[in-house]
Amino acid sequence: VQRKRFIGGNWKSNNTLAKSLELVDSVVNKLEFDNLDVVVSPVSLHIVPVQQAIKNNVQVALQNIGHKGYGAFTGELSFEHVKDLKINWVILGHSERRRTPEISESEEFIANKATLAINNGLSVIFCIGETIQEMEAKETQAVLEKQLNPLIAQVKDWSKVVIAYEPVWAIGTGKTATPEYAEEIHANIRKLLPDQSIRILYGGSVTKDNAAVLIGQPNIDGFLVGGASLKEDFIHIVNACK
Ligand code: G2H
Repeated sequence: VQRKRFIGGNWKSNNTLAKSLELVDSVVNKLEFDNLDVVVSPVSLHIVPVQQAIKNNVQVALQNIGHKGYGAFTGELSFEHVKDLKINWVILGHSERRRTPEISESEEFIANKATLAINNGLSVIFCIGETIQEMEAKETQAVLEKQLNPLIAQVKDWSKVVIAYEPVWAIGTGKTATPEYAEEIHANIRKLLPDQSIRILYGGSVTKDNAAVLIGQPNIDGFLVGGASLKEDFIHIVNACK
């Protein structure tokens, strides 16, 4: 099965608006590609000006979304707001939302939000991953299944889903998973999925230096990039996937 590669830049909770727009100029608008999907995800307050400043085929993604449509949900963004602005992508289930104690989004909550978004025409980058303790206790597969199962139980249109495997111990730590480890986990994740055409991204300290060898693995279909997406290195990472 041929899978179109996908590279996401997750800007997380960073940058002034001026800095986000500068990043569009100096990095995003320099990207040239056709046979890839490239998405950047600024903080939600910046998403419209960022979207308007993008001059090529890079798309934008929201970093989270609410659990309902329009209504009395103070502080939430609904799929209707997102669709109204022609934003197609949303990141859900990032470990920084699952595992930050003050946030602690549950498996069910994340899968429900993803299903609602997908059923309403949005595409979702669905993040999963184990902690160092879970890896050492050999619980990786069980943890990933627990995170994925509520999604598998609900979603019908898998063309709107991209999975991002992000081992928590590799996120922002400089401790990238080895290509062999990532490939093994990706292959295991693929067995759980209903469709061979679903893309599985690797995330966790992807850099311009390790991107080429990681993308060389047959079950790695692209990346979700954090730190390195805030600088010129993102251009090299995208180029490595062409
Ligand atoms: C993992 C990744 C982006 P970083 O969270 O989603 O961040 O590349 O900084 O490890």
